[in-house]
Amino acid sequence: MKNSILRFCRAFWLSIVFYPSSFGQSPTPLAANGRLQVINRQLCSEAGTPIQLRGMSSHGLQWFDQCYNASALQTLAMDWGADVFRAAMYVDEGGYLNNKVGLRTKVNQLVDWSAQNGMYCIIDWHILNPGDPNIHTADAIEFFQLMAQQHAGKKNVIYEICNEPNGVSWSSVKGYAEQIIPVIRQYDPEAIVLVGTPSWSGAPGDVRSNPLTGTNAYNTMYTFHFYAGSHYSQSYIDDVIKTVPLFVSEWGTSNYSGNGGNYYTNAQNWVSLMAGNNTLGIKVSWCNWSFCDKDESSAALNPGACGSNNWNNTSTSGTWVKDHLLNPADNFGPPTPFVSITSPANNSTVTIGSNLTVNANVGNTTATTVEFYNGTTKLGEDATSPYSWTINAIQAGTYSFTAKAILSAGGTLTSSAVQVTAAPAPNQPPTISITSPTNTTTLTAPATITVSANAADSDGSIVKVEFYNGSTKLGEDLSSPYTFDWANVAAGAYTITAKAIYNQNAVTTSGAITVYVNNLGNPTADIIGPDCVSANETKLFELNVANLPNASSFAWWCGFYPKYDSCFGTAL
Ligand code: IDC
Repeated sequence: MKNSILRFCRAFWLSIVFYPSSFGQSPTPLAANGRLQVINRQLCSEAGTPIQLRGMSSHGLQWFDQCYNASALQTLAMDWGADVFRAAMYVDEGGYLNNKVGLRTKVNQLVDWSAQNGMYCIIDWHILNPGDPNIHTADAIEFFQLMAQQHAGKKNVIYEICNEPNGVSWSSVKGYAEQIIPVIRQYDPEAIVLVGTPSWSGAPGDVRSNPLTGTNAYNTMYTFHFYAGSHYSQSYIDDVIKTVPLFVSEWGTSNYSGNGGNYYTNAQNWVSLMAGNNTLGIKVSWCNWSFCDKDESSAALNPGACGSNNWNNTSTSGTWVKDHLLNPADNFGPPTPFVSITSPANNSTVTIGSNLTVNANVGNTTATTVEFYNGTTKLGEDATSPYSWTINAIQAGTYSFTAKAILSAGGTLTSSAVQVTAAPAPNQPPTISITSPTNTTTLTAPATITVSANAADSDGSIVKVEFYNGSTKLGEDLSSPYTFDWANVAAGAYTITAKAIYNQNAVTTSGAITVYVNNLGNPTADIIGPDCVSANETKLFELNVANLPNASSFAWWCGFYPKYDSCFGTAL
C-alpha cells in the first residue's frame, strides 16, 4: 500500500477522532519516533533506531504568513508525507527584530500545529544578512530562552540556532553556539540542536578540528545546505559525515539564489546520498526550500496557491519534492537490537598498570549474559546490567575489545570492536622556579648576583639547572641546591631565568625575574652636565639612565669655591 494512502486514512481518522494510531493506521512520524537523539552521529528515534526525517522549510515567515496556517501544516503531514516542518524565522530583513511578539506567536502556533499533525518542527533563527550570528546574540538568548520555556518537554521541537553564518569563522560561530545551547538546555535538556556552519552552512567540515564538546555536543548536529544548481560536493559531504553529525535543514532544486531553474539530476544525487547511499550508510535528514508560492523556481507552490489554501497546487519543484517525500515511504521500522561498548572510547590510550573497566550496553532486546573479549580471547562475563569487566593492572599492548550478548530469546549479538592501547604514562615535565633574588631586586655595581632555583621532577631526575641572562647562558649547576654566582655585574637591567634539564631531554624554563644594578656614588659617570656653574646661573643636569636603570630619585649638591659653585649629582 502506498504511503500516501496510509496518510490519507490518517487524515480521515484525524477528522473524526483525535488519536489515529489506535485504529491501526501507520503511526505519525512523531508517534513512531518520539523524543529524538543522536547516536554515533546518526539521528535516531527514542528507541535508538537510525532514522531520516524529510520535510519542508517555510520561506520567510514575515513575507508569506498566509502560507503557514493550520490547514497548510495538516496537508503537509497528510498529503505530502512530511515528517518535519521548518519555521524559517528571518532575524533581519524585516523579520523577528521588526515584530518580535508577532513572530514568536507564529512560531509557537507552528510548533503546535506540527505536533497535532505528528510532525517535528524546527525553530530556525534565520540569520542570513548580516551573516555573523554574534551580532544578535542578546536577542537570540532571549528568543531561545522563551522558546525553550514554552516548549520544554514537547518531543517535536528541534532548535536551529543560526541558519547560515557567512563572513565569519567556525571558531566564532562555535563561540556563539556555546552561549545559546546552554540557554536551551536549561529548560529543554534533551532537544536536538542544529548549529549552522561557515559559508552559508556550506562548510561543516570546518567543525572537524574544533567541534563543540561536553553538554554542548550532546544531541547537537551541524547543518549543511545545498542548492542543486550550485553545489556538487557529494564526495566532501560523504567524508564529513564520517565524523560530523549532519542535518540538511535547507536545500533547493534551484541554484543558490533560490531561482534560476531546477537541477533535478544533481538533486537526485543529493537525495540519494542523504537516503543512506554513502560510505557509512548514514541517513541524513532534510528540509526542502521552500514551501511558499513565490514566483521563484525553488518555491514548491504556484503563485496564488497560499491565498486560496490550495496546498497541493505544486510547482515543478514542489511536484518533484513531494514525490521524493512520499517515495520511498518512511520506514521508521522496529527498533534494532544492539550491543555496544560504551567505554573506553575507541582508539583511546590507558596507562600501563592501571585498572581498565570495559562497559557494555544492550539495547532493544534483553541478554542473559554479556561476554567480554580481547580479540578472540574471552576475558570474562557479566550477568547483570550495567554490564562490565575490569582488567586489573593492564599490561602494555594493543587491545581490541568486543562485547557479545547472549540473548534471552536465544542467539547472540556482538558489538563493534573498540581499540585501546596501554602505554606508559605521558612524561611529566620538570618544575622550576627562581627562589632568590626576588623580582626587581636592586643592587649596586659592581654586583654579584647569586641566583638560586628550586627544580624537581616527578617521574625522572634533574640532570642540571642552567642560568640565563636573557638568552645568554651564564652558567650551570649539576646538583641541588641549584645556585650560581654571577660576579662583577656592571650597571644595567637584567632578565634572569633558569632552565631545568632532565633525563628525558625535556626542558622547563622558570618564570623570569628582573635585577637592576645601579652605579651608585659615581657622580661623573652618573651625571651628564657641567662640572661648574656660576652663581645665579641655570644649567641642566641629566641622569645617565644607562648607568642608572632603576633610579627612583636624584640628589645633587654644590660646593662653594671663590669664584664658582661646583655641583655634583647622583641617583638614589
Ligand atoms: C532566499 C529566498 C528569496 C529571498 C532571499 C533573501 O528564496 O526569495 O529573496 O532569500 O532573503 C539560502 C537562505 C535562504 C534563501 C535561499 C535562496 O537560507 O534564506 O532564500 N538560500 O537564496 N541559503 C542559500 C540559498
